[in-house]
This record gives sequence, C-alpha cells and structure tokens, in this order.
Amino acid sequence: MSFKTLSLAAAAAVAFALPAFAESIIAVNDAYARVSSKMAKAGAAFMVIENTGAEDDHLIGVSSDVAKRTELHTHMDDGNGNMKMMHVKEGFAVPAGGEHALARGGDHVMFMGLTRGLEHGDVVTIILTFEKAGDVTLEVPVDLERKPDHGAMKHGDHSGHGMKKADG
Ligand SMILES: [Cu+2]
Repeated sequence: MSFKTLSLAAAAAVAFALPAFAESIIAVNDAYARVSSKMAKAGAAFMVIENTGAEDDHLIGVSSDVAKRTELHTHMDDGNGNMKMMHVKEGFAVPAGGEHALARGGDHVMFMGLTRGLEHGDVVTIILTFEKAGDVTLEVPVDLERKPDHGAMKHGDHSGHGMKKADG
C-alpha cells in the first residue's frame, strides 16, 4: 500500500501552501466514493471535512485521478419536488472549529466522465483545494455497500429534502 507515502505527500503539500499567518488545519474523516454501476460514466464521493484550526477556511476546488472533470456539487429542489444536481462554483465554507459534511442527497464531490471503471475496494486519489490550507490529497476507498444514512448526520438531518421553512 502506498498510503503512508501519499499521507506524507499531502502533509508536505499543506505545509508548502500554508501561509505563515494562517491557522486553518483540515482533517477529512469517513471519506468514500461510489458509482451506480461498473459501467457508470459518473460517480461521487462523500466525507466530513473538519477545520480544527483557528481560522475559517473555504473548499474552493477539487480534482481526482479517475475523471475528466471533478466538481463540487450540491442537490437542490427544483421547486417541483425533484432533486437536481448543481455545480457549486463558489465551493463550501469550513468554519474554524467546525465541519462541513459531504453526504448523500446533499453536497458532494462529483466525478464526470470516469476514465476507468470503479469497483468496490478500489482507491481513488482526490485533491481538495482550500483557500488557506492549500491542497489536501486523499486516498478514498470505493464503497458500494454503504447505505445512504450511515454516518455524517450527527448534527441533525438538514441535508436534502425539506429545506423550506414551513412554520405557520
Ligand atoms: Cu453531482
């Protein structure tokens, strides 16, 4: 396994990109990728991004080694009860001491135009680019057995459906 090598590379990349004054420290937990089938042309990845530093940060870009294009996406209700995926160009804020979950039915990393088939147990390299922390390289396992509601909901289910305030 090359996990250790990549972890060191990631640490080096972060250290290099980190301005002396910035205190954004990014940790990524519980990351996994999935596709709907072996022949799928698109796939997605989910994770919990944690900022254990003292300064707010912002996820501004993403790339991977498995797709022609990798983008930050979210799901939005189109007004007729249909969930549509949208490219989020401005990315996602990760506040100091807080976290941002990428989860099924909500925000996610999108692989568009897969360049190889993904099978359960494969490993995908994803590079998250943060405004302050710089590039963070991840080795993410493909998990096709994961159920949608596993994990990532510990702060309450506020993703996906029912975003409209329905008081009164
Ligand atoms: Cu998407």
